[in-house]
Amino acid sequence: MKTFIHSAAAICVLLIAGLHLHAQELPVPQLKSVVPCGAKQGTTVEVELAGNNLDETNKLYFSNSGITAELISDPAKPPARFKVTIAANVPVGVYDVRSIGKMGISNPRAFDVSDCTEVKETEPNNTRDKANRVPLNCVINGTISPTEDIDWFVFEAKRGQRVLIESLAWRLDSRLDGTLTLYNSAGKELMSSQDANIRDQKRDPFIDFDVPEDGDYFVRFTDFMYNGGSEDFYRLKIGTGPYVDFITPTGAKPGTTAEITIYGRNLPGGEKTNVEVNGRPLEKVMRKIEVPKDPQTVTSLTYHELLRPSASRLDGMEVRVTGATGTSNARLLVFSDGPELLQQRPNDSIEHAQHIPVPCAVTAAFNAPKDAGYYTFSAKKGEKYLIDVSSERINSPADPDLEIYENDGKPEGKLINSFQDTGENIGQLRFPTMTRDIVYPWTAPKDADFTLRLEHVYSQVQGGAQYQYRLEIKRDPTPDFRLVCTPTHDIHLDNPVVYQGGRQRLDVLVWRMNDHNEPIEVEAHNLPPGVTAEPITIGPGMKWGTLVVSAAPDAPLGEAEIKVVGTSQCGSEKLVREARGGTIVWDTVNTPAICRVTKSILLAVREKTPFEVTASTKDTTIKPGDPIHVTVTAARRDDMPSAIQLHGNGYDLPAGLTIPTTTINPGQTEVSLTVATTDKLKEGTYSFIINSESQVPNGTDKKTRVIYPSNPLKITVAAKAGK
Ligand SMILES: [Ca+2]
Ligand SMILES: [Ca+2]
Ligand SMILES: [Ca+2]
Ligand SMILES: [Ca+2]
Repeated sequence: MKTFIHSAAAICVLLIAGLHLHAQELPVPQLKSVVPCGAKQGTTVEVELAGNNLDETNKLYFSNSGITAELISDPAKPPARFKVTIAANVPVGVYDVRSIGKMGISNPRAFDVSDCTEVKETEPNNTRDKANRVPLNCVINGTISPTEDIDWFVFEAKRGQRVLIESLAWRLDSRLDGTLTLYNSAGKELMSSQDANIRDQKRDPFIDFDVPEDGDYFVRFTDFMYNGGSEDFYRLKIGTGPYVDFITPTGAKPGTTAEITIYGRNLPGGEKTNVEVNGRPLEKVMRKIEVPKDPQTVTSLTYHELLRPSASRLDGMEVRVTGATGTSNARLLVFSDGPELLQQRPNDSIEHAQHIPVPCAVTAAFNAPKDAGYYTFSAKKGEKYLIDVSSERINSPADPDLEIYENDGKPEGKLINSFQDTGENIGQLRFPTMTRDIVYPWTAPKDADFTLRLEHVYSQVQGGAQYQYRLEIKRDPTPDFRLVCTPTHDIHLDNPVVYQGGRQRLDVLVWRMNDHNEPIEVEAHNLPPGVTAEPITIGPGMKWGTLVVSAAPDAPLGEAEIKVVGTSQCGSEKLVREARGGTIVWDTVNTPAICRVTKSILLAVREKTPFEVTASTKDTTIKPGDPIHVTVTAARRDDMPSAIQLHGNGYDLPAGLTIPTTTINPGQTEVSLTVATTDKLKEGTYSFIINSESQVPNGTDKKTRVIYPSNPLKITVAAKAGK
């Protein structure tokens, strides 16, 4: 789209033709790889960056302040290289790294901190005789390069050792779909793995084997489709360190000491069990976990591994074990107030159903093919329940389906409801939150006993201890909400930059839980100097708010980790919830992007905005159907004479409110417009913005189409006349 369109009429045609055009912006840094994407605690490592718009990259941001970086390359000559130092006290886990340069601060990439020896692969290693020799208990950092790169490694192990070989790539924001094969020193294939049986980390293979005799063992690692490139980086862990498969129970009450049984492999002090996963035996250990109780922590989600969007409504903490050979991976322990129960078998029929109190949570599993779980409780007509079944969100491969039976005296009961997947998507393309899990509000149709029947959707052929689920049931669940703050772009890697004298939009996505319908006041804290954000009100029922940050013309250039906090009065209780961050990890074609939760929310300030619009109105209290008269003024940078289009596209407006497309012509600095409302506009307070769009000069590319928000307008809609 190189042609600059001068006439307002032509812009209208463009807009009508392009209602689905995505948000535009000046180039922002897009970080695609940091290689290696991890290091050991207490060490220093050199990393190299790749991505787009990384001009003059000079700093790195890490979500843990114990990780610091120093530029060691010429900022004018990409790729940027840094010396990264990880303090000895940085806990094992995955953090966010972002690049900072001329155009802002980038999206995050994962940076994985280990507590074992780290090595780098050395090419050529494409054949067995060129295998890189690595020590047992190490992490190898490598890349699958283009042209069918194969990486061979050899390590020595002793008979009786249990060696785990784990690829960390897909879950560390890599595009690699790794595949692993293990050979003995005679060249005989012992095992192979394409994908571990873990849904959202599924592209990362995993091998667990008992070493049959002392000697050398060879690993062949490559991409399943023989793809490769700078975005196909990996970490390959080979060792006898602990690995956690799952924990029971999966939740705990804030303010208590919870006794959690950890099931896994190579667990320090592990006790043998009869539990197997894919034919491999698990051990268990018990740990006492101190569960925090302060209100801010118990409504947070602190987990230093991958979290996909569907988990962004949970609250919890991570559980790991540490032994002589290192620290394990993490599993999520959910914060929950009710009693935590374990499944009592056999609960595989209505007759043998497990009787459960309400509220409670049950940790259970579809232990074998055709295994179903039955849970009976008593209810009274009209009582409201929330039935929440987590599998995908707690790292289980299970896809639970629910049936509800009325216990009518017959052995098979009477089927009254069924439910499969929760389709709620609060983030559309850029943060899709649909899940195979169940979040099902249910009202008892009569006084009776009811039985919940849970089954894995592929139960005919699949099952096992790892097919875990967490059933939580509550009566009259309390309305509540959680927020996720994301950059605006719905297709591409993005991160907000506000330009001096201008405004930028941050999207605030709302999980409204248990019929939470109240307005939510959202504020931003810890903004960079010279940057402000008017508090906004996300109106009744709305699930998408637009927070606007404004930079003073002399705001210093910089970047800041900001906090976005929502407050909502629910009856007598004032709920305060801090937003989590969300990001696109990879753009895709014609399908929702690959996304995840971030560890923090970052905002950059950069040089002078091309233009800024400011909206004002005197109509701050209206009735449904009343017009809202708005004046919009524009301030343009000297080199930006273009027309500015005002419209309400690309975000959620309150139902019954329409912003007319209006043009501020070249040479014009002010227009009036009338925002129309209808009877559909419900009583309440709402903030809304007016988008402003124009073509602006941008370096050599003379005309880049950009969209900036106006300041938010806040209106209160009074009850309709006569009501
Ligand atoms: Ca390689
Ligand atoms: Ca190779
Ligand atoms: Ca794979
Ligand atoms: Ca399901």
